[in-house]
Amino acid sequence: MTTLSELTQAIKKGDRTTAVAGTTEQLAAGTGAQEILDALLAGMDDVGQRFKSGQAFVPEVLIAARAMKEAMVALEPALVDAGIKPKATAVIGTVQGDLHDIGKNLVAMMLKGANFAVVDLGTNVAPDRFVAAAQEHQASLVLLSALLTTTMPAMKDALQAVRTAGLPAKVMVGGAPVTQDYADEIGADGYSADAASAVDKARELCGIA
Ligand code: B1M
Repeated sequence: MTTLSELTQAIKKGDRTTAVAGTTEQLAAGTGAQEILDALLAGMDDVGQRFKSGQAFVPEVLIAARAMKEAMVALEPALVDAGIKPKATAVIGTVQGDLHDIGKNLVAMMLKGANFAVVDLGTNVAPDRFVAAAQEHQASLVLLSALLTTTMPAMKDALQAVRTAGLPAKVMVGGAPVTQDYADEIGADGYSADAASAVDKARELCGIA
């Protein structure tokens, strides 16, 4: 039988066959959903740390996230039975006028891997759609991605729409042309330069250890 530590290794390696089979075996053996989830999360955490330090690259993160996603499908009924819920809900999208989504998708996957519920609005998202989704899903976090210098002002518009609507959600910004200075200038609650740091910042903003 696949052990919990082999389950962690499977996520690290992006081995989705072992990740899914191991999750199923552990469930059948009576291991608690939380214990299995912790083993899977440990794998994603490791990938995130290696990505941040330049020891892992985008394709490795993508295949690890895919393995995590498939294992989570197997684990989900047990999580529901055990009353284990995602830590927080995050709404994410690429801002209006911008069609780039590879980095945004990576951030969304890493957040899912860290047990956030993620509502992905896609690309070219108008400010009112961020507001409506954050309201509907009672999001703790709204994440705005932009890859073009010309669409950075749309971040400010979306951020202001969230504030004007009086939502309690924290707003995070990121994307290649975005900087901490820009985040400060527009009054965002958080900024991160890459997908792994985005998870750290999201946890910090939501008060999750
Ligand atoms: Co476009 N494009 N593109 N493009 N494109 C860039 C961004 C560009 C730098 C290329 C260049 O000129 N050297 C340039 C922008 C220049 C600028 O504004 N400074 C550019 C341009 C000009 C354009 C068009 C205007 C070209 C044209 O039509 N004349 C056009 C715009 C279309 C539009 O959006 N309206 C356009 C179109 C496209 C494609 C559709 C062809 C395609 C996008 C496909 C897709 O995303 N589905 C595309 C691509 C692929 C790129 C490049 C080559 C790669 C971007 C990418 O995916 N990187 C890019 C040049 C480059 O970067 N080398 C370029 C990989 C990805 C993993 O990184 O997105 O940075 P990134 O995400 C990182 C971090 O930024 C961060 O985490 C991620 C992972 O670590 N991050 C966040 C991202 N979002 C975050 C949110 C967070 C936190 C972190 O919290 C909220």
